[in-house]
Amino acid sequence: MLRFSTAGESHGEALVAVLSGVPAGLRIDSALIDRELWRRQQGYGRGGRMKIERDSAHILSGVRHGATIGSPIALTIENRDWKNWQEALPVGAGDPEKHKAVNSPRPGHADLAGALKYNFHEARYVLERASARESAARVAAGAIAKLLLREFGIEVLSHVLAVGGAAVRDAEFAWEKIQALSTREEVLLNCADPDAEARMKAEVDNALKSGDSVGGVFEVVAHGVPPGLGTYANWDERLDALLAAAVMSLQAVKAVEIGSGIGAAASPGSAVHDAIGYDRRAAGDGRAGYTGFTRRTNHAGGIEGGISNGEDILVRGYLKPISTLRRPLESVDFRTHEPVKAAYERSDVCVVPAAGVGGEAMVALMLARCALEKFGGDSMGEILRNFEGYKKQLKEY
Ligand code: EPS
Repeated sequence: MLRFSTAGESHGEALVAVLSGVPAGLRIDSALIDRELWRRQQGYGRGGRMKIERDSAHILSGVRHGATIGSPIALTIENRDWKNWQEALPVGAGDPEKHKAVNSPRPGHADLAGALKYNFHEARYVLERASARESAARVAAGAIAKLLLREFGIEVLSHVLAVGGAAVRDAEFAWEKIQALSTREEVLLNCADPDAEARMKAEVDNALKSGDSVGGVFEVVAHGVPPGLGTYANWDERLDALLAAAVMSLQAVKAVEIGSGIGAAASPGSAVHDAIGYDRRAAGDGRAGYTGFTRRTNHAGGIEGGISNGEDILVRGYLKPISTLRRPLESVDFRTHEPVKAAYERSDVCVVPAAGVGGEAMVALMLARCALEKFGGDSMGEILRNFEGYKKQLKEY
């Protein structure tokens, strides 16, 4: 099974990711991994930290001579900011005078719940691990999942649908537009609609001016997914459930939507379900598409009954506004329990485009897990043979 975990604190020495279950013989393109890490660092409204970091994955194991060897892949991402924190956050006992305590919890952050849970009387250790810095490690692991998915012709990208009160007017974009966004060398808000992107920028500017923060909505699109990933057979194998949990686990995500799931609840069935057609020319003759079945709409977001149906998979993540506010909310001092303002530390004001890249990683990791379950094998050659057999079965259906 494809599994991964991460370790590392926001201002510690490095982030770590360990990814196991990747078959042997997958070519690893380090430049692609670093490009994904760069994409996650971008976006209008990020704070001073991103001027310090230059995220790059250093692979320690599981890859030799440019390809995977079937053993766990371990990698690290350096925290360049560590040089400013070595005395404040040493692994050894260090000097307690140098410790940078966070004395009042920020509403919305993990500070209070985490401090209560782990019995800390300030929040430094809580925020160090709860921080979205951790998502860089997921993006590095997700980039390897993306390389695997490419072998099946699957690509995973994201774009931004809303920042604060500014949203795209029409949420449907051609795949080519989303692809074009991912090749930009300057990322503003990663929105495919320039007019909406300008309105989104104004939302961030307002938040910057007023010492506030903004959330928003990103959409992850998985293109080229064959029908048949995931299953209704067991609740915890449903693809929509796996994707929802994976995206919900990203820092600041408070809701996940598959396709137009939220609007669907208030619409009649006739307006929600995607009528089925059949294109005889597309079936059986090797032309594009896995089968001859067609849909004119994709409200289901590419998943029916917990199984991919061959349409693009659409997963939306709804982000709460960043909980660190320059004009802080009311809070309480951890030790005295007296009312004080919540703590403020250097922070971002908007992270919606970056969270979208994190969402891509999580979706790619889950799709790669399901693809490996379906086409299982220990080497890429074995897996791709199985995949070709399945494609033939679909074409002949
Ligand atoms: C974060 C606070 C900021 C963000 C950080 C998440 O870091 P710092 O406290 O060092 O300024 O920049 O995100 C990242 C470092 C990152 O790579 O995304 C927080 O408290 O969650």
